[in-house]
Amino acid sequence: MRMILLIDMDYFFAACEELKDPGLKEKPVAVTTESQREGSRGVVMTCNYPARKFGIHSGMGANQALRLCEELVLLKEDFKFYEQKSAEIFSIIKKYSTLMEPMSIDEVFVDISDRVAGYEEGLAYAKTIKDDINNTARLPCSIGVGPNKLISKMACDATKPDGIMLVRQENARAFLSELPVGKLYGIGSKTADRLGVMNIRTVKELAASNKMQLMEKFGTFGLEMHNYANGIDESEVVSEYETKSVGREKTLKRDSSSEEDALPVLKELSKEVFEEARTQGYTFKVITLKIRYSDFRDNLKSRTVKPSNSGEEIEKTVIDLYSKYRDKGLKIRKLGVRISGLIKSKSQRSMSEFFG
Ligand code: TTP
Ligand code: MG
Ligand code: MG
Repeated sequence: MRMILLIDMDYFFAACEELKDPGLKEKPVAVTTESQREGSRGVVMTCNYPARKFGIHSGMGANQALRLCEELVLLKEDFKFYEQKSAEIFSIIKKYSTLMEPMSIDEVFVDISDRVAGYEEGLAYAKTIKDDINNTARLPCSIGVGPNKLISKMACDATKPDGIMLVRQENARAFLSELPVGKLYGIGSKTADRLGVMNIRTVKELAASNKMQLMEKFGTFGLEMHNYANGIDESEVVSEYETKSVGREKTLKRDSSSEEDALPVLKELSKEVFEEARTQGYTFKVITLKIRYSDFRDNLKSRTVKPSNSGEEIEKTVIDLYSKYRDKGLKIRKLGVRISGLIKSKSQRSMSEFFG
């Protein structure tokens, strides 16, 4: 049977700040885009749990946050440190399973199916990982354990902060049923509003709703929602860390939603990856594009191609994936290109000279 974990760090940026300055722990702290002096112009990226008690949350203007809590400590972001801690955490997790799919800077799905037999072992395995992260990276996290991605994600949300929670397949429907639809994985506020018009407000109501009607209104996404509401999710954990892969990442000069900023970076990364593959004499079968948005969410899209060693193929594929799947409403912070499914090719001469 499948066993999936969703590991998400607790109040991640603010927890990193507490690590640098433990004196902050008892105080309400928010991490913002601006320093304290310019605080009023900043936006809250996240805050610790003492600050959350005042109703402060991600996306709120710093001004408003200060109105809710006068003694709030505002700290300017330190992305370099957070990305360093993120890499450290992911490399700890990687020891336990390389089949992991990052969802954001602080969040990752991990497939541990071939490491454990049964739910209890899954829970114990998760506990070991949690302790390792706590002891080694010195940061708190929460872990959801379940038979699929949807359930582990929902379990993690429910147990935050500093929690660990197992939800078995047979309990999934009951576990989800009382939640408002907007809390279900993949359902945003707009979809929740549209469902509300159809008198579907709780996950239980969604689970019992008419599939055909959902399909008419939402297409295949309607079917997916219906499955989710019933605790069903067949989607696989798509690994970023194939044992053999070649990848490069680059942070854009500034966060941007413009193609003009992204395309040159995609071309540059494709070229670098191609050159590395050529040096190593690799043919590849899978090309992956990674997009990190300015809110630190990640999106991975892969495409399997005929075994290839062409640089043109890499570039063409990542640009196509970018055009098809990027969220145009969001700014992009970082792009990554990776090839996997590698085979050592005998003839180096067969390598395309596309990039000269
Ligand atoms: P989250 O995991 O969504 O939030 P969190 O870790 O701060 O808190 P929680 O305990 O509820 O998991 O996001 C991870 C980091 O991404 C967060 O610390 C800051 C950053 N972020 C933004 O910059 N903007 C945003 O709108 C959100 C939601 C997060
Ligand atoms: Mg988090
Ligand atoms: Mg997260």
